[in-house]
Amino acid sequence: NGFLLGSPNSISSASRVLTQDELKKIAAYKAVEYVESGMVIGLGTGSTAKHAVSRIGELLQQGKLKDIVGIPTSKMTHEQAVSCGIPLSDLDTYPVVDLAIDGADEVDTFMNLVKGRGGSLLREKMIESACKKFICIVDETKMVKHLGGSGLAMPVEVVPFCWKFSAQRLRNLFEDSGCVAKLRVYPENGEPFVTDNENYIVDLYFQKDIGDLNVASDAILRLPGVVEHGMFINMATTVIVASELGITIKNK
Ligand code: ABF
Repeated sequence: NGFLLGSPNSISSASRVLTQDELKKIAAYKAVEYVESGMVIGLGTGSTAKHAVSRIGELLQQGKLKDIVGIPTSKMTHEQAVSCGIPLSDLDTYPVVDLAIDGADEVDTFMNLVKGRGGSLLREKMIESACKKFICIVDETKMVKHLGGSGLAMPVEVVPFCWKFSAQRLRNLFEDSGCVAKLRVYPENGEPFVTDNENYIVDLYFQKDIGDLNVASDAILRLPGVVEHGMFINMATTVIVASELGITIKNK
């Protein structure tokens, strides 16, 4: 059994294997079912969250949702939400957000996340830490046993000032885990990738387990020059995972 195309919530026999993007859309549409009129909504960033943003815009246009205020987690999402006709505001005006919907790069068995491979972790963390509910939407490829164990990047946002010094200190912190720290660059010109808040990103690659996530988080955040990191520990209240077999919803 798999999903029936065109009917995001139903599980039925599918005539073909769904693409990863179709699975992302299924998870996103399911999450939007939690959105109610009058809510302040954190609008996530990335190829999964963008389906949720366009769905919210569509329901607003159809009059099925009313009085929604969106708080975008990146400049890119801001632009998309404007084009979808979603009224926007910010955390200064709405310090409490009812619900955020966002993707992730990795989700572990305890619903801890790695985010920021798309580059927007700081605004995401600020907004998602101000939420009553945070629904993380992923396709099954994002599910991992331990964060950082997939050999892919764990992003750390640093100020540009002496970033090499910060990268070296980050590497030193995780020497025992064989950590490699690399400045993120734009592939087309090799220039440093610049975040929405004008910072750089140092990507950490672990050869072994990160270990205790809270210990790692505290150590990273204690380094002057570090702005934020991409581990979202104990923040998601719901994880919606879409796979060929159906939707799995995990709640805290
Ligand atoms: C953002 O989207 C990021 O924090 C994370 O890097 C990413 C997941 O992207 P996608 O949905 O495109 O896989 O929220």
